[in-house]
Amino acid sequence: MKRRDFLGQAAAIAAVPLGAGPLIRVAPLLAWSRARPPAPARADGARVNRWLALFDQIGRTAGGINRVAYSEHDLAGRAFTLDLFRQAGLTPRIDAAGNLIGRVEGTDRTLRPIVIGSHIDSVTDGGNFDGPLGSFGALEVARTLGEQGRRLRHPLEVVVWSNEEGGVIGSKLAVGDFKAVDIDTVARSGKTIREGIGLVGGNVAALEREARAPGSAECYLELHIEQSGLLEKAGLQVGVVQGICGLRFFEVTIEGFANHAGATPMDERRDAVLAGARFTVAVNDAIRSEPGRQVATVGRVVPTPNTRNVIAGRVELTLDLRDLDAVKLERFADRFRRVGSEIGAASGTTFSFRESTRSTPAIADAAMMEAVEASASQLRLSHQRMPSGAGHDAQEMSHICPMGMIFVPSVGGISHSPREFTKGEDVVNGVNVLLNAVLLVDAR
Ligand code: HGY
Ligand code: MN
Ligand code: MN
Repeated sequence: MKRRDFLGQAAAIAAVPLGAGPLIRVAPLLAWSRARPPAPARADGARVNRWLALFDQIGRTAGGINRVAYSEHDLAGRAFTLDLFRQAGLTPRIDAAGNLIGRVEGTDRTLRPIVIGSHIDSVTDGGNFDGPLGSFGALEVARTLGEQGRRLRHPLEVVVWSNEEGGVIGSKLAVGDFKAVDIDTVARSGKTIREGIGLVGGNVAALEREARAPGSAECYLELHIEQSGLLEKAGLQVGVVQGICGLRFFEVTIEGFANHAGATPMDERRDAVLAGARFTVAVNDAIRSEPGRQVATVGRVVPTPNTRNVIAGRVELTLDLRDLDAVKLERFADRFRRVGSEIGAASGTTFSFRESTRSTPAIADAAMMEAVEASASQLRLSHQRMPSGAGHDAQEMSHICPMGMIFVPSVGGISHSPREFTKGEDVVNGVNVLLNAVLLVDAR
């Protein structure tokens, strides 16, 4: 897609007046309904809710859900999920990047697969729905189609991506974006990505051979919780994702000079914690200094020696920067580097930036959005187009095929938290929208 078109789309997304009221769009339904009768298919959403309730017990600790990629809890979650593949009549395999894949052949062997899925790994102290909803929803779609004797024309592939929370690693490697992943980076589990891939049954040596070529899939559709509060505030049941923000992750190291907290006069200090605090405030002021949906977060701050009576000589902090416009991301990244060196010069400290990963913004495919809208309309569910501030595996799959995403509400707009929750009826709605969108795409 030309940059101009992309920016036009990104601008259109950013301008969307959310809460424009429940829209049961008719036009897409008419355009699609010629392809198949209007009566919507129904999955067994209650079964997905039961799986989610059982899955909640895997990796739950006092802090929340800890199915961190490549950890023991992740291995237990993968074993549970592999069993759901088998119950759905799929024979799962593990690809080179450690992704779980099940496939049902279609009636027409010349057609490319419709790919659906999500992830099951979590952040530290996270929630139970971010990922598993879309992974189990996709397994339910495959199982329902089998149980109802519906054979698609296209092959259907269910994929549970590995290590999504580490920077959409499994999907990035699956589409061959090797330069964006340093597999010797130490992941949250304490293992390197390379070690983790081996642990979960992947094969780093086969990554290049197995990479999915552009055009190798008909499309990719992902069901996911919204992770913010726009749908709930607007009283809407379904979000039709227009685009997924790009992200730039940085590790920032601030070097000062460790010294005595009592004996060192205030004007003789090179305090890394103070410099880090000024940087954090400056990032917040800068990102809010212009209109738009851009966001920046300093999420982790680790001082050394992290001791009460020592002026910290070093701070390592993380910077998470996101927006739909890659040019704006570049502009803010440059601005933050400048702010860092200015604060360093004024405080006798030095700032160094290492970019740990990045994902480009992804615009959803128009036909995929219309299929999701037509599906929601068939089900008489209110829906609205909207952007995604969170990153997803769908943005990696958008490099090789048309992509679409379906959101259902997060209660209170909370995610990446043990308080993350999505109501049972919204789970059922999401799975049914995914099922009918797959049928519409298959029939077109
Ligand atoms: O960080 C994200 O946006 C996603 O939840 N991995
Ligand atoms: Mn997440
Ligand atoms: Mn997710």
